Amino acid sequence: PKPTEVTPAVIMKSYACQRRTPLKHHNSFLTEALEILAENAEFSENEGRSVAFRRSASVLKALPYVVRAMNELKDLPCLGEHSLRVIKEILEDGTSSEVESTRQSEQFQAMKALTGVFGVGARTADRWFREGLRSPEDLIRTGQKLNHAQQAGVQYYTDLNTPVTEKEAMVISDIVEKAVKAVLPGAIITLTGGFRRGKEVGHDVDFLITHPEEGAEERLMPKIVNWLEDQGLLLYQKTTRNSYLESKDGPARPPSNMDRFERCFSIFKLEQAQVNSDTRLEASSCNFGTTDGTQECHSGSSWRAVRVDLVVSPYSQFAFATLGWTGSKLFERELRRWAGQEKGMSLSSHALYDSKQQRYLHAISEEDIFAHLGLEYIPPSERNA
Ligand code: DGT
Ligand code: MG
Repeated sequence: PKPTEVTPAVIMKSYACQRRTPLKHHNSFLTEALEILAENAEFSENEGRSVAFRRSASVLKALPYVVRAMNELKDLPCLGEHSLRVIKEILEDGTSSEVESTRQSEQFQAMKALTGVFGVGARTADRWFREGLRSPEDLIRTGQKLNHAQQAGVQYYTDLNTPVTEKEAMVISDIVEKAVKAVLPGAIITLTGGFRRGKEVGHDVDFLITHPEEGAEERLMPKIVNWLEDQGLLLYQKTTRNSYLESKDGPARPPSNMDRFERCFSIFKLEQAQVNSDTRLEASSCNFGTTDGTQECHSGSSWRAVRVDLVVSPYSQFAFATLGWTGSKLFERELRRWAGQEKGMSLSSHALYDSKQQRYLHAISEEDIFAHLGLEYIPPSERNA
């Protein structure tokens, strides 16, 4: 940085995957407002509108300074008319009337409460809202028919809406490591999702599991789940074959081994004593364990419920899966958009297909994938788009 410069000259690339987006940035007062509008658009299933607000917010996250005036935004990409209007209002008045009225609205609050139930998406929540329901209590009171996931979601509502700390994620990492090693020695377990990007809290803990010997990972998930269940560590689990084959945005002709990809949505029963007593973690060299060990026992109980996602990938797809499960969601979306629009390629969590060459591109690391895509490598801690 040159000390003589008044306004930093920022070259802002237009795709989030071309930029470095740190976790902590300078414009939360703006991005949080824009993200309320994005969330509200998601509640009404208006994806285009939601992505537009998320892209605007993401550009502001990548700025190396606090935005103080509209003229500082003039050369930036992705800032649409609506986002600019909201930003202008906040810069002038301190708040945006649209954002505040959204935040206060009965519909927004009810949608937030109802989609906060594990297993409930915007469509179901909206139907319930129109039937007059506002909260998880209303679901119980009116005897709504709930599937197994939603029943668990209601039962553990408070716990599942209490952010997971790094320390809890670390204890769960140890448990998952133990489970996986017990059923398949030599397996590799990677923490993905927000915690891999350096987040201090998360809504869940995400893991990706593989084995260097291709095929050794087959039928692994049921074994892991059985081990965890035998230990009484699971409150809920549902293992699914990856729905990738039916998804719209994957390559047209995926390799034949794709249907091996398995995912387990689970709820762990995490003993609080384990979290509070694990002093070993504080001395650990990994990027966890910096918090003090004085966490309160949640609601007086000896354990709490935590959402954990497990994904098993064949070794040949591990780099793609790692990249695909590290996020952020916008970063992933932008990677796929870049691949398609700028490179004529199709990227998924399984593979990268080059339409011009009509072949799949091999990768053993995330660096390989960025290189195939003609992008500078962005480390996980700067994928917080
Ligand atoms: P959070 O809310 O603190 O858990 O934040 P993240 O970033 O960990 O978000 P999460 O756990 O919903 O998802 C982690 C990443 O995994 C996300 O950035 C994109 C990816 N992901 C999530 N769901 C799917 C899915 O169904 N298919 C694929 N391919 N990727 C997914
Ligand atoms: Mg996560």
